Amino acid sequence: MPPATQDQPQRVPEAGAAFDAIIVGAGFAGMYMLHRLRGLGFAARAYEAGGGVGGTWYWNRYPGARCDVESMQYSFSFSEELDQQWDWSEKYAPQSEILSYANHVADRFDLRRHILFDTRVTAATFDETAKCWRIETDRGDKVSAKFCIMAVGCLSAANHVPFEGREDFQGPIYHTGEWPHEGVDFTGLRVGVIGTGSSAIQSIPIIAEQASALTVFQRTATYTVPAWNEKLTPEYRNAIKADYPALRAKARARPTGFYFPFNMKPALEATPEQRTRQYEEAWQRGGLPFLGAYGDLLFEKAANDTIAEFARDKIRSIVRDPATAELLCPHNVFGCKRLCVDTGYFDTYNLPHVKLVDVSKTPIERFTSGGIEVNGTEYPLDAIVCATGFAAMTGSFDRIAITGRDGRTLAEKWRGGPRAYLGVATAGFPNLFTITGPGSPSVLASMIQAIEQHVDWMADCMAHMRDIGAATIEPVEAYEDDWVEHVNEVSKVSLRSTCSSWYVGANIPGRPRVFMPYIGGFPVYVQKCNEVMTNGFEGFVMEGGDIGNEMPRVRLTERWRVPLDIEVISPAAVAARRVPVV
Ligand code: N01
Repeated sequence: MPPATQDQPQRVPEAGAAFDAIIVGAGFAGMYMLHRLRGLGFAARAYEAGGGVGGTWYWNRYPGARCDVESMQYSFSFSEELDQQWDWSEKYAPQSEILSYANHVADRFDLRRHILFDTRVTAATFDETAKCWRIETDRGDKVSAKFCIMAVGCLSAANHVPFEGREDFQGPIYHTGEWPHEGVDFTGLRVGVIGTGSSAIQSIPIIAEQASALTVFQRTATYTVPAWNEKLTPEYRNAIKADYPALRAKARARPTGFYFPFNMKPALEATPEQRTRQYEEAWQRGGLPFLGAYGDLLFEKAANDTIAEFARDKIRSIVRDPATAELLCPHNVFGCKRLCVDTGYFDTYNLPHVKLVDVSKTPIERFTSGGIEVNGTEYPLDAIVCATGFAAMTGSFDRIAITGRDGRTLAEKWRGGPRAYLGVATAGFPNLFTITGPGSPSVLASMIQAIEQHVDWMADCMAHMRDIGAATIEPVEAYEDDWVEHVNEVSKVSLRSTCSSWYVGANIPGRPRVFMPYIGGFPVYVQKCNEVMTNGFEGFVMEGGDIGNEMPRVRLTERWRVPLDIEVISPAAVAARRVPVV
């Protein structure tokens, strides 16, 4: 019998129940999928490992966690009423508010009764005879469904680095992505933070306010832009709400799936003085839109050098100790690793009790009973925070034994890197859908928009299959191969493919180096998905039923038909001149 937890009492394992669809995960992706499928009259069930909805925002409760896409855009767009009803309090919402929003959505759309919490899906096996998925959970459930939808998140499998001596350390060790729900009080403690990615950059200034001493172990210096976060006034919110659909439409036409002012002019055509002025203005606006200061920053190394030098000068002007400032200066391509957005990050290093330790050339040797040892020096610590990130894009799939046709596992198929057609499905695994899967814009677009577009497309696909009585759908391998190659080719156009980031799996030793998200731009991708559907699911094979030439009925996908904003450079448009257009 599965153990009782705080949120979910002991329950008898479920055996034999059959559903139209099983959804794995109840973050924003799983919730919206559930809502759509129920609306279409499908019997759907979601399993969620956590004790509540929210996914990323359920687990990542570290101090300072907040979104770095503006709140008014980081939300569902499918319900105008929801948009009108919800009030975001800050420009960048904190984790607690985003989690409240997720809970509000779950209540408003009555989702909880079809979600089983505290239940992790452990195995999904395709039964070729019955043409259904057999699903098993860690609570002993054994159920089946025609469709299995992976809503497992792109950044959900925490990267627990196997540091030597980990078990010797006498104090607590935390991972930012699995933060204790009751919070952590660091008051008066000597704290070590490993890592300087987004999670570290958000948490370090807050931990420094509490800790008696803070030591940051940095392997790679990171570019970060000030958030200039602020309270939202009713006037500001109302101005957006007066025509929310217009903002949503503008957002969908952008390569990132969210809207911000973008200057298309090339940096290299401006004078140094003009560039400095432009960068300064963009810095004062802050956040991820800083990268929109010029159109060629992620395509031309010489252009990128100019913004990188501007950012380094900012660091030198903020951090008073020149040696620390130099250590904090990144020397890789600006925006190559995911750009960070901070509040007071560099200022934190001016505090007398904050120390930066460079572990780029001499890595962390071991944890000891009382701290961390680097290059023969022991740094005494009472608590350690691992802000070491995630096994991105595919890590959550690795945690489930997924078996397709002929007993082939997904782990085997993806050993050399993930392969999926449009990032939504993978050959050999019929009726398995992957929301924001590898090969789709996913993490390079505003996640909730990327999720909604995938869910609408998948829901339309499943409804079409029901319309024609089709039993299975899966990609044709040749189309999948072409798509994977296109994803790879387009990535080479962008400077983003050049550094060792989690985008290419390089943060975890032994992972194949593959640029996993689709960098061709959200609208270009959406157009491709729409074409595939209206061409009768081109590149997919459907079996069973009346699979004649009936045009699919486009129910939900229609709202993603937006004109391409040709004023904004899309890597796919750039790539189109160099590689075959897909
Ligand atoms: O993880 P990361 P994250 N020894 O992988 C270091 C999203 N997010 O959790 O760069 C020493 O970026 C590693 O060093 P290096 C966002 O998309 C969004 O911060 O590999 N150091 C790096 O500094 C983000 O990009 C928000 O050399 C080690 C750090 O750990 C993504 O999640 C907030 C090490 C990991 O940084 C991941 O961010 C937070 C080792 N052995 C996150 N191993 C928003 O604001 C790893 N590191 C929306």
